[in-house]
Amino acid sequence: MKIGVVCYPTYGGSGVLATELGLGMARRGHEVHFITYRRPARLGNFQTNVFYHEVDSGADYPLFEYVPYETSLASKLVDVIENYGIELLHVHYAVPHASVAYMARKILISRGKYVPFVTTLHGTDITLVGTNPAFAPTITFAINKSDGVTAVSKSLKKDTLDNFEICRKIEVIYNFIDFKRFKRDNKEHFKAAIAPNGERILIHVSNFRPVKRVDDVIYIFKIVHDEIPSKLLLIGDGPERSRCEELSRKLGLSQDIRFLGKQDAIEELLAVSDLFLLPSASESFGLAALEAMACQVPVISSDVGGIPEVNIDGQTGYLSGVGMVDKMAEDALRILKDDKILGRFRAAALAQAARFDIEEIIPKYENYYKEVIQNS
Ligand code: GMT
Repeated sequence: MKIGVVCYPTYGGSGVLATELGLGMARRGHEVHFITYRRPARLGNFQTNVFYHEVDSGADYPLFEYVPYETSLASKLVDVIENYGIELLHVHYAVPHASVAYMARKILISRGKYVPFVTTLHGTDITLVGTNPAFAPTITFAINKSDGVTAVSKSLKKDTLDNFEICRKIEVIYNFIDFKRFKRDNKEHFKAAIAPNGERILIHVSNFRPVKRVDDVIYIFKIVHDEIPSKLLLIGDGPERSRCEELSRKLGLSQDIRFLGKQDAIEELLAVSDLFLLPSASESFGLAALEAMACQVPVISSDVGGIPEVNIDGQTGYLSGVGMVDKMAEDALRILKDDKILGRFRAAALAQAARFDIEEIIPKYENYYKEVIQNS
């Protein structure tokens, strides 16, 4: 197949997923065209059947106060589809990507060609943007007009059906993990540098948006740190970071909390970690938790959205209500205080992560693409 992929090319879960999926399809012999405003973070080096088309921002036209991203993207889609013979478009996010794909499809129909598009819902557009009523008509329309729709968890599918008038079948295809990359490699030199006295290492990875509740991560760590020697690694960057840095100073923890910013090789840091913290207020799947589990790191998380489909309470970690910092810390200590218990949780986390192996999930998308092309 010749597949076009549209996503936000950032470090966020949807961009990572879209890129890894496109690359996976290319490995299976398909021709994949990424159509994005910047080169996706995980795209990597040249490959013969992977193409990248940059969407023109239109920023240099003095009349526009706002950059007309949607119009530029629609025009680029028409151009790439026509000139490279794209057979199917996969867009990540209902707004704006599915609504733009709909426009591109309409333009192509007027030129005598029908190219179907699949929309994958990742959560933020449904659970956050989707709760702003102003977006509801566009989101509903874009989903209903898609030739295929997937959601990354059962919970997100339910939220979508509960919040919008959807007349399309939604297929659940989970986030996935590449075990060739995410595994518990021996990184003793890292461990010695981060925790020279054998302290336990807790870790959190996110884009530091308020929904991630990174301050809860710090409060949980405070309680754990008061009881056992420990270090906290905070990976990523975003709007809450400076507030969190201030909080860690205020709590007297700055010596034991390391803000490492955006990191490419997250797997190397996960490989030396003992516990992953994900206390989010909303999370459609929790790809970051899955990446941790693949590196044998148990997860202390909230019980919202799709997280319970990934993190199994009492086996791969523990679940709690949003904001239940004391309970989360208590659960963290139960795992961290005993090597045997930690070992059991590590093994269960790895076994559960195996359910989301890239090798199992990519064929599901591939079959779904074929089905969509056949039915359109
Ligand atoms: O979590 C984020 O803030 C990034 C966000 C995105 O849109 O890139 O991630 C969403 O999509 C991921 C991939 O499907 C999911 O694993 C994340 O759970 C989801 N984030 C939220 O629902 C908050």
